[in-house]
Amino acid sequence: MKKVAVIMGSDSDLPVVEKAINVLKKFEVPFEVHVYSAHRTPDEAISFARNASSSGFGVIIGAAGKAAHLAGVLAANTVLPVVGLPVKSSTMDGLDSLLSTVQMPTGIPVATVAIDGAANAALLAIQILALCDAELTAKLKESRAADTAAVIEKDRAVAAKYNV
Ligand code: RP5
Repeated sequence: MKKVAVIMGSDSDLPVVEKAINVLKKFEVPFEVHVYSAHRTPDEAISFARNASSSGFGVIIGAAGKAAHLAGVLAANTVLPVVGLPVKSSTMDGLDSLLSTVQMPTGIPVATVAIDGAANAALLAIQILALCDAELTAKLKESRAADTAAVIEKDRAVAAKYNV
């Protein structure tokens, strides 16, 4: 199976990014985690993206906050799908990160999830890998069914408490 690359702009993004790592672990998808900054270590970020396909990666998650150009820089240097994860920053509630990640010019797409939407970033990456992996597709369906059952159970609990 191809690997997922989880790239973040700073180790200060880890509390958010760990939620993506946990999902990848749950689905037993191989992954690597790195800190490469579009601004502080641009050479490393670009080199990683250029070599990602030949290094066995199938999808890249790019997580960053503030002027969050990381996912876009990664996407500019590979034709692998890049999932953008805008990380909530301290001053603008993550709107800065969201717009910096999502507003890509035509030709260089970044599939951007919600602000701090780390679990969805991992799930989207897994769904991309699952296109060529029936076992992974089955795991995704099982997970969806479990999530559905959990919400139905919550409905029962709330209804039992408030409905006479
Ligand atoms: C971004 O700047 C990083 O992705 C992080 O979200 C933000 C702040 O980085 P630190 O100053 O905490 O290293 O590049």
